[in-house]
Order: sequence, then C-alpha cells, then structure tokens
Amino acid sequence: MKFATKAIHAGVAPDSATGAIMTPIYQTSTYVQEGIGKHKGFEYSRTGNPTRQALEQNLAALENGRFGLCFASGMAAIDAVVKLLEPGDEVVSTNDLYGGTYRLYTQIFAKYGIKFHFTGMHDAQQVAAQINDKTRLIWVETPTNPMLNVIDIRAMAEVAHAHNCLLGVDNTFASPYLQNPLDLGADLIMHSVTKYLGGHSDVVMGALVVNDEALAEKLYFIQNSSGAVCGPMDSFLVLRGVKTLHLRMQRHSENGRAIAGFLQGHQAVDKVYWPGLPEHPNHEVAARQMRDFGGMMSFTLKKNDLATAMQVVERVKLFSLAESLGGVESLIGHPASMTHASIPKEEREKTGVVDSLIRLSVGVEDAEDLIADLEQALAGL
Ligand code: P1T
Repeated sequence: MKFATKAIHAGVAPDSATGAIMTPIYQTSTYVQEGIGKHKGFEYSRTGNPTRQALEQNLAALENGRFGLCFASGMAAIDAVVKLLEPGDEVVSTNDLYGGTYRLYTQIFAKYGIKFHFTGMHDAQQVAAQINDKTRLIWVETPTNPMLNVIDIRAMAEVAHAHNCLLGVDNTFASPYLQNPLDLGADLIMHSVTKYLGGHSDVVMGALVVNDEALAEKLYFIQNSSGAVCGPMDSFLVLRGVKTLHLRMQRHSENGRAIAGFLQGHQAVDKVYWPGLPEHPNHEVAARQMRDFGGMMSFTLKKNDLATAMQVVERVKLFSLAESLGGVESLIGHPASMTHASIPKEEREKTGVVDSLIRLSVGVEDAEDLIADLEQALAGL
C-alpha cells in the first residue's frame, strides 16, 4: 500500500460490534474476563487499549515498521528509549536538538549514571570519535530543532552499526510523509505526535516505531512498567489527524517554499534556514533522504539583538507566538527564550541559536496572507 492509503486505512477496521467506520474511543480502564486468563486480548488499559492499538499499528505502517508504541508525550517516548540503557552506558547525540531532550538527558538521566556526548553530525568521523566501548545509542534529530540541520541517516546508521550501537532518529520535524528513517538503516524512530501527526494542536503525545521484535518487546515492557501511555480520546484524535497527513505535509512544504523565498529576499533578514533552499548547507542530503522539505524554518535578522526579534514576534497577527509546531495554523517562536531556554547560552550559541533567531512553523493557510503578515512585521527594521 502507498502512503495516502496507509494513512487512511492502516491499523483501522470497521468496529466488529457495530460496524462503526471510525475506531471507537474505548474509554475504559479494564476489560471483563470470562475466566482467569480468558479474555479478548485486552486486560488493562496501561498494558493495551484498542483505540491506542489501532493508532500504534497505523503509525508503524506509516514508518514502514513492524511495531508501534504510543506514549503520553514525545518526552515520555524518549524517556522509554533511554531506559533501555544501564548506568555506565553512553549516548552520542546531535548537539542541535529540542531543548527538552537536552534537559531530559543532562538533568534527569545523567543522575542515573548515563553519559551523553553532544556533537555536530555532518561528519561521520567526528561522530565516530565520540564513540567508545560503552556507547550504546546514537541519537539523531533531523531536521534539527531549531537550526534545520539535516543529518545523513544512512551514514549515521553505518557508524552506529560498525560500533554495535542502536541508531535512534527523532523524526518529528519531517513526519513519516517526508522521511522514513527505518528504510535508511535506523533501528528506532521517535515522534512527538503532538506535532505533524496530530496536526491540529489539540493533543500531546509521543510514539516509537521499530522493526526488530526483541527491541519492540523491551520497549513494550518499559511502556507497560513505567506507564506513560496516552489515553483513548487522544489516540482517536490522532487517528483522525493522520488521515490528512499527506495533504497537510504537501501544503506545509508548498507554503514553506514560498515563505523561505520571501524571507531570503527581504532586506531585514540575514540567514534563512530551510533545507529546501539550494544554498542550505545540507540541501543535497535533504533532497536525497526527504520527499519534500516541510514547513519548519528559522531565520536571523541583520540586527542581531533580542529587542528586534521581540518586535517581530510581537508584531505578527496571523502567526501566533507560541511553543510547539506542526499544526494547521502558523506559529512563530523565539528559540533562545522559549523552546531552547533550558540549553545554556554558550552551548546554544555554538549551534547558531542566537538572540535574533526566529523559528516559524508554517501552517496550511494561504501563503499570500502569511507573507503579508511577515512583511508588515519586518517593515522598517
Ligand atoms: O512536547 P512533546 O510531545 O513531549 O515532544 C518533545 C519533542 C521532541 N522532539 C522534538 C524534535 C520536539 O520538537 C519536541 C517538542 N518540541 C516543541 C514543543 C517545540 O516547540 O519545539
């Protein structure tokens, strides 16, 4: 089955009791058993719930994976991955990544004896140099949040596997429509489902997708033991959101292209970071591993100061100043003070998260209206 057909049909079937075409919201904590161990496949909703299971199967299919697991948030999904490790184990991670992931690594798991190394990932040798006999996991975010660096997943899979490490990819910015990391050699995919998969800014959720059965079993054990599962109502909302993922991503990409072009030509703008621009340093890798380039972008202003950036994010009318991304409506954010405030200033400036950096999650509105809004916000700077 091809992508759009899977988005609409994978994992879901008419309800066996009523024929309802939409998967019902099985809002139940438990399931009546006929006798001890005699049940219909469900015992308790932390362990399994039919609405969640339909979504887990749907997301696995979209990533060309065999096993899907859904969690209460993207952070809960990453938390489950790190719980595969033991004290003393080490992780090599992308240095430009979501601030919450950095915080989870450095302020929670570092206390439990897991060591994290952060590095740029454009050069496989540089990544290999961070690996030692304790390294178990290579963590790639691509495109990265918020600098839109694109990392070569196939090259990272080669480095990881040459050193017996797992390769995990945070595929949130791309969504399964634009990029399928398992097909490029990754062992594990993570999504903040909150973003493009949900698509309507009404759910917080995370997901993992894997192909290897033994790895899936370990992750199901952690999911059930730690218990950070998502609820049936949220699972229903995401099942509904996913049905239009392909349509939304096409429009996000189209609008992304129009807005990146507009920003590039604006006199107040310094740099534009959107992987679809031929000038983007990783454009070639992006064109190879992604179907299109999406609606996430960042840009800096010629006047590189906080006050000017604040002026822009406060002047916009159609873009909303908010954390998060990937919904149908356009959002604007200031990474240094919002999504990436938990990364120390020197660390974030090393990766380009300077005070004038502004991030856009370009929605699916009319590009002309979005451009007019940015035009008035940037006027006279
Ligand atoms: O917010 P949550 O569903 O827990 O997902 C965390 C997360 C993980 N990975 C990436 C790449 C992310 O962007 C996020 C969440 N990001 C934002 C809230 C944001 O505005 O960047």
